[in-house]
Amino acid sequence: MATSKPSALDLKQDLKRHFDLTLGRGDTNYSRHYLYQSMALAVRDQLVSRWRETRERYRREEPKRVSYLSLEFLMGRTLHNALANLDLEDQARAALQDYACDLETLETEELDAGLGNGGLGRLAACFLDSCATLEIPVTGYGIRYQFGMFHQKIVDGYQQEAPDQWLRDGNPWEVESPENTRRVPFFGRVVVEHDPQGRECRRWVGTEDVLAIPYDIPVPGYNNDTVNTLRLWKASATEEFNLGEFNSGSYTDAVSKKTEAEQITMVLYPNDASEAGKVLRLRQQYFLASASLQDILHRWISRKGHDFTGFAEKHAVQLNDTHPTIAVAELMRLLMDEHGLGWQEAWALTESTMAYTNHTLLPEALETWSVSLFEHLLPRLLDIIYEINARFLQVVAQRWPGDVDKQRRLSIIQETPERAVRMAHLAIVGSYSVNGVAALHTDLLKQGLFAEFYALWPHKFNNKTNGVTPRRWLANCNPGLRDLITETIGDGWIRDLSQLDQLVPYADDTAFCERFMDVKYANKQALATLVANKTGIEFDPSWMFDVQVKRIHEYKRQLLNILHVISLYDRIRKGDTASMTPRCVLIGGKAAPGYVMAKLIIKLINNVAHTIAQDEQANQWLKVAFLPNYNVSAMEIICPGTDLSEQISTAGKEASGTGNMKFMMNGALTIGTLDGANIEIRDAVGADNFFLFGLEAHEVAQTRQNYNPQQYIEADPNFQAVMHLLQSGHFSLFEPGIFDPIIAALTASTDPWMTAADFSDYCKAQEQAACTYKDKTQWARMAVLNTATSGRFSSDRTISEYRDDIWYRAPEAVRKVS
Ligand code: 26Y
Repeated sequence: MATSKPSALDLKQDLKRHFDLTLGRGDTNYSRHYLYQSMALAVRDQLVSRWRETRERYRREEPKRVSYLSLEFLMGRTLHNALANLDLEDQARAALQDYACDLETLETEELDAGLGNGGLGRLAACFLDSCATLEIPVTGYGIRYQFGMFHQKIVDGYQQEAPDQWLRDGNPWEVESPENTRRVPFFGRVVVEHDPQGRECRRWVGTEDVLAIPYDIPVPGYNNDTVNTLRLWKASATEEFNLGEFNSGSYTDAVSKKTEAEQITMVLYPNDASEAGKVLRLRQQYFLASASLQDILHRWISRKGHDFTGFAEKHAVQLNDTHPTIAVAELMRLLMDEHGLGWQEAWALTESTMAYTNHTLLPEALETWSVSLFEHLLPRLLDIIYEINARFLQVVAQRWPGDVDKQRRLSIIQETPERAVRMAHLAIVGSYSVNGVAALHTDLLKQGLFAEFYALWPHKFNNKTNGVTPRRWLANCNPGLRDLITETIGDGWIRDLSQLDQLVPYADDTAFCERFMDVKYANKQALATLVANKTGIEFDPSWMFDVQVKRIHEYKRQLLNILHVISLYDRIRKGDTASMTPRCVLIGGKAAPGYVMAKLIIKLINNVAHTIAQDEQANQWLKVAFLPNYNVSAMEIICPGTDLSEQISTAGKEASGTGNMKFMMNGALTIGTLDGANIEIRDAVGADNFFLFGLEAHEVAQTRQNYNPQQYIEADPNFQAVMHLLQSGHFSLFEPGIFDPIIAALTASTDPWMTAADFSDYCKAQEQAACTYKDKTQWARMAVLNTATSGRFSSDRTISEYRDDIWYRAPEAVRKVS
């Protein structure tokens, strides 16, 4: 039954009530901040009844439930999305009329919920939107970090990190649910006991427990009445644990233990590619896995008791990378130690419930946890992992008798350089589905990283090419284009993005193309304002906007981008501007605080930007800016205003990319390598409408054999000039030699990212893009085609595939696998 929509008057009254009464602000103090809070509370009121009805519907209909376990949910802002999904935008505008504040301004009061690093975290957020829109009963489980992704400042060209205090003013979107508190054990030891039937059983005793308190955030579907839940856990000390300490008189110890417990959910680890192996991170992972699984089991037991027949038919747990993978062992522990199941029964259930998504091929990002750390923190879990491994290695031995080497390679336990648990192996062994996030990535998993697992269990492996939600990433962030599209083909595309293909014929319609580019121009003005406000650099919206925003990582090759910028600068200095297209280059992204090379690349970008900004001649043709603190809200302004999207990773390294999809939807053309989802983007839009360059994945592997960067530099005078500027200290006059490590990396025969190998071809593709941009009609046509063929990259498509192939696969198929 549809919940009736409130009238403008209702929302206005609710707004006033919250402003006057809930927040007690009277009507004299129209502070924008309190107005935002009041609006958020008024909108939340609208969500609450739909939320309860959704929960009741699921309880009644008992559909199969999916739990999406992720250490990261990069949600960004909520107000606009909630208003749009509830179709309350007009009412909100009307309600604001008395307050001399427009909705857009009010929305900027909200701080981003930045509970993630980058792609993987934002993917989880897009997935939640699609699940609610497709009315799939999916609960997101994550951690309520008190400090999310750090705030990035640029000081003298260097990145400086500041804490992200997103909860400072409270969070109107969350509802604390203390009655659903769970208890998560740590430390202690394992004792062997016998049950009344004389069977050996193990008990984990002497644990130091931490409470997990859930905070629920509503996730509304698009114009339907479904409101799903994102449940975030906060760590809290247990009461008795404090009492004991108090009674023994060690007050300060009690307090420090309390803070130790609460440390667990204090901060998001800001590494997105290399594992630091910190014990606190493992505590976070186990905390999330245990609390969430207890939550799932609690609901089952409260309805069905301890009979777990049919559990796997009613539950799937999707593991967002290996980060929550300890869930495999934890589900075994809960079922056996807490609920009395035998190993076989528990295992059948576990391996037909868990599904694992891999997001990276980079060896340094593959998680391993040292056995000694495990033993200390989670002794019972280590026991269980050993047993899983022993049984698994028997399967391997049966399949490949006598092949001890293979057992060693496949083992969940790595022996050298130190004994450690390989989380990816645990995930594959414990899951009925293993998926990559783009076609190439899945192929590389099957043929490379996990080839031997693929040989053992080919049926587990599948591809789910990523997508992004077209609500946030087109309809909401680009109202100009949304209205133009809707006027042209109706509004069905917002739920079914494949309908965008109806725009294909309009690529040859001059009037449509003109309007399309008018919208782009207005969006470029908005982006130029953002850039000017944050950096002081003035972008001219009639120039080409060339943008690369993403985490800073060597494999993503922001260095290649800035080398090209230097080559343009060099050309201008030499007066070689006859055929040049003026362009504004925008680069943004955060570096992991411990990633020295990435931070140095930020410094180089800033110094190059600074040098160019000082050079009047260069400024006739070229503007360069580094946008500080790139985040979800910044992307909502950036992707609508971009002409050229930089997707230039070393082939075979970027699992998928999702920024590439956001740019495409908003009519940017891509310059890119054949990597991740770029390949599928190029297939969709056609090779003529994509600026391709660089080595392919297999060529990267070949070229590496005897790679000689110097040879590429010598072959290209342009490259020589760039290296000369770099080496002469032109961009580091006051800090001589600071960029030497970059020069060394670039020119080393061991450079894994092969930047030098792709430079010349990249410049050629850039030249082609610049040339094309001069032909306004041609560019417009290609831009329209990019939007028109982006339908496949909706996360609705991705999620329907997860639903059909993984989550709602027939139970027989699930059983067959287990
Ligand atoms: C283990 C820890 C250091 C770690 C923490 C975060 C490792 C990795 C990550 C995050 C990885 C990530 O964001 N991967 C990206 O996932 C996207 C969604 O699938 C892909 O589009 C993108 O190519 C991939 O780099």
